[in-house]
Amino acid sequence: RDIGLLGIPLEAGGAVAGTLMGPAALRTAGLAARLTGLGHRVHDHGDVTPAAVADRDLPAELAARCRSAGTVAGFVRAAHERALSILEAGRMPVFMGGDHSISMGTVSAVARHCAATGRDLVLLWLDAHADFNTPATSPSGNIHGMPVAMLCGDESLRPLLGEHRFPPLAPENVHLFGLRSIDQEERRAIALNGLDGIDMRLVDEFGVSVLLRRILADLDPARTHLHVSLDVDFLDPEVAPGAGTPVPGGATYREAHLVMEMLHDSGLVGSLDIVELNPFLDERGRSAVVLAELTASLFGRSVLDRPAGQRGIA
Ligand code: DIR
Ligand code: MN
Ligand code: MN
Ligand code: MN
Repeated sequence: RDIGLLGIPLEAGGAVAGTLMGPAALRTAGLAARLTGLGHRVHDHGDVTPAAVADRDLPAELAARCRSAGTVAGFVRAAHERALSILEAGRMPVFMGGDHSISMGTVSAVARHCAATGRDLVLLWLDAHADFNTPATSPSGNIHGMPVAMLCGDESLRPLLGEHRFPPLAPENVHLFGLRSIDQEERRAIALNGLDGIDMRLVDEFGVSVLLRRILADLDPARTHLHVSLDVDFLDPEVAPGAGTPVPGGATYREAHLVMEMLHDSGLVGSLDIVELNPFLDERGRSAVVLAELTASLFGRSVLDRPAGQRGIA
């Protein structure tokens, strides 16, 4: 495949500084070489240059309730525009964050591209958190806890994207996977809106393969564009310590790889975010390497050659 890497060095959406080094750490971990080693063509589009947006350019209510809203908006708008041009060039984008608010720009661009090309966008959100807060519900005011709400059409967050318009995701096409930390009002909003939430209790009980197969089996391969948004805190902090909001009880190394391997076999994935990596909190690049390895699994790395038809036992 033709892969386009794009760095989005944003940290203002979270409370802990350091995710702006995420793209650099993923490059240092050899992300591009791992993908070319699998036979893909990789083009590194560099890092986005944020648009100049001040808090006062945004609705007062939004700027008052959200920390660094202007800075986040500048990155979100620039990421959206660069993402769209990578998609239009026919490359499969890999977006290197940056905190999770970058997905407001990347996934909205994917949604636009899908609408223009007649595909259904399905979102797989691999994260300890639901990121379904709004300025009205967020206990922290951190925008990285809000991208799913924005992508599902929350009006109060839409000004972050400026003049750009995109078709909001239908809640039934959003799958939150790996949940183990949700805020009170956020939890109510998830139930109210009918998002599919897969928490770690379900993962413990059924395993990732049954749960992921259930999601994938419902998707029409002829129409579906699956966007995967991988938050580093989907992983257990023992596996990936480079996370600003770590939560115990996350995915193991092998669970995460199995998810990526099954996603590769599905052939449905059209775009990927790798977010929330904080190299300043990491231990000797461990988390960056894990994320680069997981990306390789998503792009076809496997231990043995498995001819189609011999995948798994099903
Ligand atoms: C929390 C934390 N739910 C918030 N969110 C995080 O601030 O809204 N998302 N860390 O990745
Ligand atoms: Mn396309
Ligand atoms: Mn997140
Ligand atoms: Mn998270």
